[in-house]
Amino acid sequence: MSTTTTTTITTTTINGDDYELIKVLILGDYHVGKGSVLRRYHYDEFELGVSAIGVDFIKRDYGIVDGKNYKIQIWDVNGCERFRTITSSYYRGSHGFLLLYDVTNQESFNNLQFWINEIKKNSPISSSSSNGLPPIVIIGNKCDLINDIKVDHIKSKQFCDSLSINSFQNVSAKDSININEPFEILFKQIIEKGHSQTISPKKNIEKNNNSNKSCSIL
Ligand SMILES: Nc1nc2c(ncn2[C@@H]2O[C@H](COP(=O)(O)OP(=O)(O)OP(=O)(O)O)[C@@H](O)[C@H]2O)c(=O)[nH]1
Ligand SMILES: [Mg+2]
Repeated sequence: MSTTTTTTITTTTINGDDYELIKVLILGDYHVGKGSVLRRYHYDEFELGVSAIGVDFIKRDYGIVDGKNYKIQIWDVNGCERFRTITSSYYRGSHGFLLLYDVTNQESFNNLQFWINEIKKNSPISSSSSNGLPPIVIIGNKCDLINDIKVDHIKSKQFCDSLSINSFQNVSAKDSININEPFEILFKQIIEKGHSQTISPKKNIEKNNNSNKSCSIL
């Protein structure tokens, strides 16, 4: 007979004040550099040929805007994307999306439309925006591989502009080019549109104390 163990993950700040949580999901085809871009952004590290598996999400402070304290969570759904099986709960829980393609891989650019359709289909905040999409920033990674670039810079820019999506055609996790800006633009868009989620650690602690069955993943 097998026994199922349920793990309760509760990451609340003891005695913490309320804060605004911004959750971002990194998407894109297999091997475009999602883990590497996140790793460069958060740890300022890069290792060529190493698939940056292991990070589920990173958490960091953003700072105070209009009197509100913001924290960031960036999720990298390792491995799922190659089967395109990201569950809708990941989309539903995200306030914005960083969508990557590889400038040396035309197919990864062509598949952006697939990812945009998935976001549109699964994100509850899609309809609240004029372009019918939640905050998205598109990144063309691996621009350091100058001799292997396949994706036309102008066409990719036109594609993103036509959807009113901010984009960076020249990004490199390897050479640390244009890494911070896409993240910053996305966070600003999420804050401006008021899509963040208010977290009340004190209330959660009370709730958890009152019931062993409660589960919060913050
Ligand atoms: N030259 C170059 N290689 C890169 C860059 N970013 C990532 N890579 C390499 O591309 C490969 C894939 O990088 P990952 O960060 O694992 O890509 P991923 O999208 O997370 O991959 P999966 O999770 O397996 O889909 C690795 O060999 C990286 O070293 C870059 O900016 N320049
Ligand atoms: Mg990865």
